[in-house]
Amino acid sequence: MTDSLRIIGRDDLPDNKLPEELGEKDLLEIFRSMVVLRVFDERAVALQRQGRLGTYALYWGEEATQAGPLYACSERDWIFPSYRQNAIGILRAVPASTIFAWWRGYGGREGFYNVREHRVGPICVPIATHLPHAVGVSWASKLRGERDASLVWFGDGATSEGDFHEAMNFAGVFKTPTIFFCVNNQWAISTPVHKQTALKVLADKAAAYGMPGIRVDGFDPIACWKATHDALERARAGGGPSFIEAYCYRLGAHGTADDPRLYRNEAEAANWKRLEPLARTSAYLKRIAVLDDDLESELFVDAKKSIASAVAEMEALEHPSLETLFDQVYASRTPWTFEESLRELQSVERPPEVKPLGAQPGPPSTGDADAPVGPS
Ligand SMILES: Cc1ncc(C[n+]2csc(CCOP(=O)(O)OP(=O)(O)O)c2C)c(N)n1
Ligand SMILES: [Mg+2]
Repeated sequence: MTDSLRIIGRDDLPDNKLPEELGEKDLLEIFRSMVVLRVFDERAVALQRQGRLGTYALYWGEEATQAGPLYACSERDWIFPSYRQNAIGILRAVPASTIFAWWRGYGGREGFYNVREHRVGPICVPIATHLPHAVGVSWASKLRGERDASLVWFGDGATSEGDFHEAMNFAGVFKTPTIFFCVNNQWAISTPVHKQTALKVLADKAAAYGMPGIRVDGFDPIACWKATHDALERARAGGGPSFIEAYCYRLGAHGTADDPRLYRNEAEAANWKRLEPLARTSAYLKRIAVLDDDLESELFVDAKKSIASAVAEMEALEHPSLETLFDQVYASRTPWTFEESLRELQSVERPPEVKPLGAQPGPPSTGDADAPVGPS
């Protein structure tokens, strides 16, 4: 199997038939979500460069793999992001300032959101550990006779982890309503996908667990929506899990601490960049007369405004106290080792915090809101 599901045409490939369930409003909402994600991502890179966020894992170019699948979900479905989908919660009413604060390293009450309220799992940094969680939550839903599914995002590199195989196996055997959404951006930091697995098409892994696997064009939000929509219908009808491979390319660095020029040919990345999803989707929506230049710039202006106020909110947060390091680790009282560690921490003379720029005189400083910041 090498063909990818694709709706939006590219190069000499024509557009395919639009799924009939998607009307104008839906297409615009998917596009709006991509714009919000893009603006957040660009702003986060700029803030990191200014020393106002810690390290940051950018997802520039992967917006289609996030906005499309999310739009296919109902509000009751659980979603489980990895660090690469760090801002997806914004589309589920998690304040953008909370995600910024998370990247600033604020924990506990300052930086986390209520997972149950939003049905958005914690942003998962260890590779693939959230896959069994997604399976477990969807299994619970099945046992309770509910119709809620789980969608979990992970990368090509994650398919080499034990947690991936255990989660896939369990989901296959117990027919849990789980959507495994693998973003194959062809890189796991500096490891190319051909060194990750001897398999050519990751979607073929699904067969080993008795579930369907499909490869989609990961730069096409409508293809990502369609594959997820079909998988969810199947899951809700009791058909069990599905595996979706969104084939794309990591257009930027792995994160702000990475320099891909050291291990890959950036001319290759530049070639893939022609397919980046925002410009491609915008051109498509204009082709079918759903979007025009005015509406597009309105969407960007709105997104920039809301992200700018999220930056101001984040900057207004008090720096959390040392004690939060030990908060919310145990439900019961903290063990004596924690008390001892805390006393030790308090006794160490610390240099003054590198203070965020904080409240500035005049309008909140959010960086240059109009300067495009591409992958770096
Ligand atoms: C269990 C574990 N091992 C190693 C790492 C270090 N690490 C961080 S990102 C990454 C690469 C993951 O690549 P992939 O799954 O393709 O996701 P991508 O970063 O491309 O989105 C690795 C090995 C980690 N976070 N967790
Ligand atoms: Mg990858």
